[in-house]
Amino acid sequence: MLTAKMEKALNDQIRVEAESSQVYLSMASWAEVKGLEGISLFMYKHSDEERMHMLKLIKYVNERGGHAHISDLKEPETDFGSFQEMFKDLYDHEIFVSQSINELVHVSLEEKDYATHNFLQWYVAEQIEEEALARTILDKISLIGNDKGGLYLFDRDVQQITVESAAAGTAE
Ligand code: OFO
Repeated sequence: MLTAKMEKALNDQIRVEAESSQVYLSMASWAEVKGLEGISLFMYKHSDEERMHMLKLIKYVNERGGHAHISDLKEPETDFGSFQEMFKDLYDHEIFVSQSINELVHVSLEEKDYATHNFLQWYVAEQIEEEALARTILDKISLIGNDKGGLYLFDRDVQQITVESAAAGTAE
């Protein structure tokens, strides 16, 4: 059984993951309209992953005798300026999500809820990978600079930069 404080903290994270999904969906749509097809597909995929993170939390809360709340969400930005700025936003967003997960882990220890602490380790590992992925992409972007050919190749190849390859340090 979850304590009220733990349940509330998990519900807050459900909202964070849902809002992340919306943020990446908005980025996907922006990139699609700009003709950045590869970046757009990458963002659509990332949006789906965030939805999966949300669903995993919903199932967990309900399985533990709590009630996962589906709430309204903050409207994401719709204009990202440039694809470089958009990926910087993505990186900043993942840092924010990592902090949010850390807070959640902290609550689980305060509440002596070791089952939830154990469950949350998946999210801790996931955030390490997501931050690594975002950093890999930012490094590539800074190499490209304003080179149009570089952007063309980046847009073509970005889908291959997966969370796994970035974490393993094998992303090209
Ligand atoms: Fe849910 O990991 Fe990104 O935000």
